[in-house]
Amino acid sequence: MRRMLPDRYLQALTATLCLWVAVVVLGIFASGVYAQSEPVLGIDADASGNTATSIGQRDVCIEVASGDTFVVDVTVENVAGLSAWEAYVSLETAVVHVIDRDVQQLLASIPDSNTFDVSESVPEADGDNGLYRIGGANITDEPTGVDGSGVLARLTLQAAGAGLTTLSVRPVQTGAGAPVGAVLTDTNANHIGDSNGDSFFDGAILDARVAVDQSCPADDGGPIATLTGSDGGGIPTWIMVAVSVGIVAAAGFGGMALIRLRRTSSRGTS
Ligand SMILES: [Ca+2]
Ligand SMILES: [Ca+2]
Repeated sequence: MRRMLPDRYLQALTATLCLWVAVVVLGIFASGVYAQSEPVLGIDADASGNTATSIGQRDVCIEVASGDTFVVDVTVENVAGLSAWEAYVSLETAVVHVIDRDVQQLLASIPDSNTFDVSESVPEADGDNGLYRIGGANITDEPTGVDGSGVLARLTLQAAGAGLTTLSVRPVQTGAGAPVGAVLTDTNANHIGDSNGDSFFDGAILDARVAVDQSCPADDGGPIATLTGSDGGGIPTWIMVAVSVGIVAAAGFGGMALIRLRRTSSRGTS
């Protein structure tokens, strides 16, 4: 009988330790998810519902008719201290032309900002190489930047002829030799999302497509827009996973993990 009591204590102690280990492991995982809110660059084929500092539903394709003018956004998510950027939007000029651009968006949301437009001239049209350089820099005396997500630039496109073209800011090897690609720079002159030191953004890049006088391909796995508009936003899957992990981890951390994850969620969807 005297041996029973210590065994029960031992079992209780083991169970408690296992619970703590589980809580700590989940907490580390939750922190990892928090840290993994990496920057993302993309094109939203329908700018409706986006503002300078918020991204609505990302449309992967838009259907338009020859001659239509419409707006698409170059978007960025999860940046910290962004103060300058440039990107090269590739497109087929036989299908769409770039006829205007506006970089007074996310950078212009910085208090007292002075956003300098470093884009090339418009239009990008027949006879051009289908690689449109666009960018902006906040040139205030004291370096200031912006955190979060939003619209880097709004492009006005005109449908030039029937066809399907991809809009992308992925790095491109030019005929001249040197590759070009997106560069995001923070207030400390570091390149955001550049993991190999060549200055180009190496994070996730999301393309979009424009279908002129035809339907978007059935294999476009996401919302497809027409010229008339789009619906509300969605919550990325990883945030749902993070929140469910956070609920478990919060039991051990007095809610700290959940609070952090809620911040992540609001940042991710704002
Ligand atoms: Ca959209
Ligand atoms: Ca790089």
